[in-house]
Formats: sequence, structure tokens, C-alpha cells
Amino acid sequence: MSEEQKPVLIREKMEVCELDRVRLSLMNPQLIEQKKEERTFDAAAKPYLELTMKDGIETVWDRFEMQQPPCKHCETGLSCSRCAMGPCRIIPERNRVRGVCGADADLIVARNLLDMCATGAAHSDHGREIVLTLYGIGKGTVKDYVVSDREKLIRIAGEFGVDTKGGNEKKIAAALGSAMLEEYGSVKDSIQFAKRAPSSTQEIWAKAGISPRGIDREVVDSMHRVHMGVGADYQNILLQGLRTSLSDGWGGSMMATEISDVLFGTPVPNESLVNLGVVKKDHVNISLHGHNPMLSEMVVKAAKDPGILALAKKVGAKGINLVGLCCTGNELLMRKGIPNAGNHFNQELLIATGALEAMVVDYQCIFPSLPRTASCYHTHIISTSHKSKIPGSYYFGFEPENAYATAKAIVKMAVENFQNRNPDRVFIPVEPVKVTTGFSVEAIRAALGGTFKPLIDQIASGSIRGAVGIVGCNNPKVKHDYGHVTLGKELIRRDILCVETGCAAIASGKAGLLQPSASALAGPGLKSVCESLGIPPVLHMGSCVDCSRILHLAAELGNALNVGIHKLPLAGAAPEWYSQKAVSIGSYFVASGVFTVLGVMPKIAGSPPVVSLLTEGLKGAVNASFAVEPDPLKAADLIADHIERKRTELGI
Ligand code: BF8
Repeated sequence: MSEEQKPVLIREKMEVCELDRVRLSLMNPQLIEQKKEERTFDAAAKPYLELTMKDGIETVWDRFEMQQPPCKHCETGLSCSRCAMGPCRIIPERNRVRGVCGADADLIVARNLLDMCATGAAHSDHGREIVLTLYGIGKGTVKDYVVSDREKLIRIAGEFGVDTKGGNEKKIAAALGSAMLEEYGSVKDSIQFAKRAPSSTQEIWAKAGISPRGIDREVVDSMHRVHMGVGADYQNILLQGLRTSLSDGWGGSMMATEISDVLFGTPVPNESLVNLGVVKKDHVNISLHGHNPMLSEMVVKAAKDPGILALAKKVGAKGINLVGLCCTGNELLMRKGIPNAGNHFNQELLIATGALEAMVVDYQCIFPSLPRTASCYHTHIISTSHKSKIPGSYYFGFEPENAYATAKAIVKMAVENFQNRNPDRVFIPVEPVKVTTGFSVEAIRAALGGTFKPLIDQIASGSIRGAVGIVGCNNPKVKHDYGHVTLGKELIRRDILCVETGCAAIASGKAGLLQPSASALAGPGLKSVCESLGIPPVLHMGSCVDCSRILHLAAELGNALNVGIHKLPLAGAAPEWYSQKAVSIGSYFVASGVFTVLGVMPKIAGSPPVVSLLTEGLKGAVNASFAVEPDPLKAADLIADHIERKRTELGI
């Protein structure tokens, strides 16, 4: 691939802004003021929300309103369009109690949920691309990436039984890459990283028949079961959901996390900035949005190219300012200290700064409507994944083998677009907030002096009551960031340590909870521990695949105490979840023994037996269950009660 690589415009560039504006700009000023407060808790987002409403630029909240009221059958999981005899809906009052195939409400709800879980677990494929790159480095076909954490490469290779004698890095990379690629579709009945879990947790999985196998196998198994005429028992279907999610958490996602660390460095605590104020008026601004660090890391490298920097000066910019968004933004924030512009619901508002030359995306959580939003400004949407082509975007085929040249072409295109910026529309009225991030499992262990014992001692003494993983997204059913921030604040006030990933972590960052000074908001026990270690009471552990770091941390604590994860004073929460991936993540938390509270009701209310199984019945299989609680203060009560129960059972 030459440096002359040119993008392909996927269908015509969207020029729809004016159409949207006629329709949306009918709102009166009072209504705009009211909606601004109702829609977001993110102070930096409010002026942009006001601007988009005044200018009639469509956002996720407008589309959510357009979709109201929802179909109540779909909302409760009681619609099925799985086969060509349908679509079917269960409406008992109209005597529609079974679909054409004979499936009842419980089966339809369970199949829909398994479908969602397996779709979510398939995000593990992101890990495969990273592992393929490691393999390519070993084989010499990939030249633009290197091993950055050799110690971790050798440690993980040891876990996989790869011969590391002689220390030939390429040989080890090829052998580990091959072993991990094999892991995806393995014929073995277990996966390697599941052995990190405490033995009693592994025994629980074996007894329940959900010991995770390779992710490809579990996803195909799930798809087979939801095929018409295969799975007919809702309980059996839901157990497969747990198994599939485990193969994501302890398999695909864990491999993504660990090999990303090998290639790009294991995160250590570092400082940076978050919110929409990270955009710079006098720089070329490029946002990196999506999930896979392979693209964003290479763009970081390309943005330092002297020729490109000279071009930026030539077009009148002071330099190139990269900002992260969503989870690839989390990866850059953790490893490189690249500022982060925000989470899921900041993506459209970032374009409304009027100062964004390009939004570069790979996949997951990218609104398909972004080119429409961008058509209101000079911003280019640049897509890069053959899996995620977006009409109205400029597409570059990004592959590990052509990574640097492609990244350079992308940055060059963004720099050249600086001249098309309208300075009168640049709007950056907010200041960014400081954050401390980078708490990998290794970094937490190092901060504690090389062992988890001090943390365990603090939990045993009661200074810290327990720990909670707050994860997941934004959802217009919840005021943007309100669920994450309110829950986090309430838990730390009760001396419960929070570890966070994904959009939840960014929400906390924007609210100031990722600063060591936030320990002032914590209860006395947690406050004194945080002050003595100089850490925030909410620890940023990374992106959504890095929920596997939370599993790993829980496993380390369980192994240190020689108990299953379900016995520990831990919980999970997803206050604003929306995606299929979040269903998989919540499910692997529960399947691993972690009580998990959801802030948004899944589409299951149409089957009381399914609701009962997920909120109670699962305790019999995995010693943990889900709860649904939209009010974050009440969710904090549920979590604190659970943690105290676990403490009592442990006798601490
Ligand atoms: O993978 S938290 S909105 S960006 S799905 Fe998406 Fe949700 Fe954000 Fe990260 Ni995760």
C-alpha cells in the first residue's frame, strides 16, 4: 500500500442537514432550556445540546423522542420475527398466546435474549484482530507494530504453555498468537484464561454445564439454539447465554485486553483531560472513535510525522490535536494520556464544536447517522473497517499490513480539511476536567506494593466495605451520565471502592471522580486509603473489553483468599447500558458470581418466569443474579446490602 492511498466515498456525501433543520428547529426557547436539563447531566455537554436544538441539528435524544411510544410487545420481548411464518406477537387478550411455530412467551423472550447476548459476545472478534497482529509480527508479515511489553508477552506465553526458552520474541509472538487464534474455535472443552478463576468458581461452571469453550463455538451454538425448532426450553436457552458470555469475558475480551497490553503497553497511572473542552481552537482536531486500539494507536504515531506536522502549519494550524471518544478513547487515555472528548452521547455534540476536521472510526457504538450530523459542518467522517462501512463516510481499508501508510493518509486528509473550517462556527465554551487513569491489574498490584494483601486487609478491617464494577454505556432512557455519576458518588460515600470501564468511566471522569481529590467525597475509610496511596476512589480500568481486567482482579482476590468469586463482597452495575455487548458483559459478571444491578430493564418483562430466573433462579446455578433498579440511589442500597451480606458470610 503506497502513501498515496486515497479514500473511497461510500455512496454520496450526506447533504441532509437543511432537511433536518426545518423539522427540528420548531422548538421554543423554554422547551430547549427544559430539554437541555432533562437530557444530560454532563455540564460540558449542555451548551452543545442547546446549540444543536437551536440550530435544529438532530441528535440521539431527538430520534428517541421520534420513536415514542415504543411497541409494548417489542419492549417486553414478546415479538418474534425469527422465521418467515411470522412475524408473531404474544397478545393474550387477543388469544395470541403462541407464535405460528408454537413458541410461547417464555421461549420467545429467552430466544430474543440469547440472540442479544450472543451478538454482544461476538465483539470478542475485536480481540481476534489484535491476536492476528501479534501472530503477524511473529511471522514477519506485520511490520508496523512491535511488542511493547516483552515481560507481559513472556508471562502470557507461559500461561498458554508456549516455550519461552531462548527468549526469541518473534518466535514467542508467533506461537502465542497461534495458540490464541486456536482458542477462538478450539475443539477443547475449556479455554486457558478461565483457569485464572478460583477453582471453586470453575467447579460451579462445570456443575452448571457452562464451562466456557471457544467463543466461535459458543456463538454458533447460541445461533443454532435460537433457530426455529431447536431450543424450546427457556431455561436451557438462558444457560447457554451465560456460557457464551463467559467465553467472551474470560476468552475473547481477555485476549483482547492482554494482547493490547503486549502490543501497546500495559497501562500505568497517568494524568490527562476529559470532556468536550479538549478540542483546541487553533489546532487540527481529529477524534478517534470506536474500539480497537490498532487503528487509533497508529493514528497517534502518524500525527507525529514531521511532514504532516509541517502541512498542518502550512494550512494555518498550530498543530494536530488528537482526542479520543468512547472505548478506543479509553484505550488511548489509559496508555498514552491522549485527552478524551467524552462518551457515547458526546459523539454528535463533538461535531458541533465546529472545530473537528475528522472523526475517524472503526467499529461498535458508531451512530450510522454521523455523516448526517457532519453534513452540517465541514467534518469528515472517516471509516476504516471492512465490517463497518458507513454511507456518507470516506472509507480507507485499514489492515495491520498497511497500518502506518493508511493512518498517515487519514491524518493528511484531516489536516487538509482545516482550510474548510468556518471560524465563525467554532464553539468551545467549556474547560476540560483533569483525570488520573491507567489502573490495570498490574498497576493496582504495584500501587499496593506488589501484592493484593493490603487491599484485602483494608476490606477485612472494614475501612473499605467492598468493591463495585460500574460499566457500560449511555441510553436515552436515562439522563446522560446521571446514573453512572450518582451511583459512583453514593457508593464511595459508603466506603465502597469503584472500578470502572467504558462510558461509565468517562462519565466519572467528566464529573471529577477520577481525580485523587475526589477522595474528599468518599467515606472516612476509603478516603484514608485513597489519600495514603494517592489514588482516586473511582479507578479507571479501561475500555469495555477491559471488563476482563475486572474479572481478573476478582479472580486474584478470590485466589488470594481461596474462595470462589461469589463469596467476595463485590458487585457489578450497568446504570445506563444499551448495547448487546453490555448484555454479554452483565451476563459474564453474574455467571462469574457477581451480583449485578441494571439501570435499564432488558426486554424480558413479557415472561415472568424468565424475569424470575434471572433475578432469583440463577442463584441456584451460579450463586449470583441480576437486579433491575433505575434509581441509582436505590441501586446503591441494593449493592451495599449485598456487600454487607457477603461480609457477614465471610465473617468479616
Ligand atoms: O464498548 S460503554 S457505549 S463505547 S458499548 Fe459503547 Fe457502551 Fe460506551 Fe465502549 Ni461499551
